[in-house]
Amino acid sequence: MGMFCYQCQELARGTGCVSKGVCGKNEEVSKLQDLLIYVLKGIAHIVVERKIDIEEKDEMNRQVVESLFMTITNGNFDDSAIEKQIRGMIAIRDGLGKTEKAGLLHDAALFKADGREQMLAKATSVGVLSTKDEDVRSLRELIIYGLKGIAAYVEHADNIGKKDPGIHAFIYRALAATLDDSLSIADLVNLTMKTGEYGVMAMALLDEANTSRYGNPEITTVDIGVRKNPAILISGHDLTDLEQLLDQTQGTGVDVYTHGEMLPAHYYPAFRKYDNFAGNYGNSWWKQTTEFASFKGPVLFTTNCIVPPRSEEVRKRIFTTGASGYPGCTHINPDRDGKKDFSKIIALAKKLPPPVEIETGGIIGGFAHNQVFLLADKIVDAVKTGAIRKFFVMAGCDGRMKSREYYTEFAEKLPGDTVILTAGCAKYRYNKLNLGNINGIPRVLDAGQCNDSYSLAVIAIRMKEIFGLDDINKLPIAYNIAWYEQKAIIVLLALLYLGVKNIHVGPTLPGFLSPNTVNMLVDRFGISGIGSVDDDIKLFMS
Ligand code: SF4
Ligand code: SF3
Repeated sequence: MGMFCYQCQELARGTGCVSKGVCGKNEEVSKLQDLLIYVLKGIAHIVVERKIDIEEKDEMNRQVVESLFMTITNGNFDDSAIEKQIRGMIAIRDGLGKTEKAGLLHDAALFKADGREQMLAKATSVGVLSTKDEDVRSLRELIIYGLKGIAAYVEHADNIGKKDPGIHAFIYRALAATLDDSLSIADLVNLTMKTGEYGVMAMALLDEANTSRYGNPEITTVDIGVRKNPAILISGHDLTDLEQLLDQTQGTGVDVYTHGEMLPAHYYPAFRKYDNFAGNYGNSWWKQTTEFASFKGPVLFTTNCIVPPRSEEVRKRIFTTGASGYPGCTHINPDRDGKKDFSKIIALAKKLPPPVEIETGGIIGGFAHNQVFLLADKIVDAVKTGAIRKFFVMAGCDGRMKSREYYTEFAEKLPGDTVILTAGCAKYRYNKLNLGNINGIPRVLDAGQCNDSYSLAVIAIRMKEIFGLDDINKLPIAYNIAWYEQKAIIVLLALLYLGVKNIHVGPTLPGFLSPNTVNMLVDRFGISGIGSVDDDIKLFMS
């Protein structure tokens, strides 16, 4: 059996990638990722069965989270790094002791695969398709993709020193459950909802970590032009990597620009003190193939989304760190204290020309929950007077598909008395359209990265209180979410857990949802796909 992966929105033919990923993931990497997940299930089984005290297992918890994160779409394409991680996780597993239970869980907890060939052979029988029933498979994978999203956010929080053992305990319980044949569909549906609940906790943990370390995001205009100095471009989602890079580039004559999901870093007060933090260069992740060419300087990936570089010249300028990786690119590891040495990147930047300007002007953002609450009177007044008729949550991901032009057109055609609440790289479809403002409130309010979708939920819950409503769905808020990878899945599950109904998901519904799982989501939550822009706006505004 070749590879099979259907975890993201760009899956081949809408059914799954079988010989090479649309993302560029090859068969070997795909299979190694499958095996890595399988080892995690074995570890989880032992932890649950032997009631291991995970509070005593900080390094194991970290590595389980790192392993999940390594399998996220566009995160790590480095077969050697994934093989090394598998070996490390097998060693951790074998240090936990034996299990009693027979069957699949037993196998995941015991199998041996020392060399690459053995690993690939084993992976062939333990991937996604090893679950034969399509509804069970669909729910198991929905849970696993939600866990990948949770892992991403937990790792960022952990890097700032914020931990929640309860979330780790849930990750083990849920991983073990995805190999437990005794669970019914109803059990798996319940576990899916639980995953959403822990997704809310993970995002709250990260929000607390980020704001306690870097302050509350504030309204900020971010420069999108360039200066004349050599520079480093930083992408991904990890703010601790950015902080270390800014510390190390101070006084070197090298500027730092953000790309993609790192843009919201500019909204945090703590980063204002760095005079070389120059602005944001370019757009969302999939534009990197052209934007990295014109940037000229080194690029540091802190997490996803990496697009395989088209030229050797660009590849040599790409560095990775954390869970990200790409073959042939230099990976920067932390020392024992979590410190990373970026001197190689800085030295390379000094030898390279400054970025070529591709845009000028600025974009406004920083509308996370605290900032929005400071504007609450103004917003409530605008709603009461009818100046704002409806809010549209359009958080999520961006992607390459032409069908995503829908979101630009949708934003353009929305009536002038509506406001878009956004987070994640989905914003790049409309954040430079100059959609104006309503009584001084911009019509596009950017809360931050995908994980900052949490802010949008907090804002909705607060608005429900302010307006004295008994149901979050009675607010004048519509949800039109764009998804691409697994962090958007946990955002979606988190919204469902919070009771949000009638969410529209696009540009296509997840291919890993079986028809019965889709029906369940439609019946219980009113989930739907997208249609034409005009029809959808009419429907939303009615
Ligand atoms: Fe295909 Fe997406 Fe999986 Fe990549 S992550 S192999 S594009 S389904
Ligand atoms: Fe974007 Fe990858 Fe999902 Fe963080 S950078 S939202 S796609």
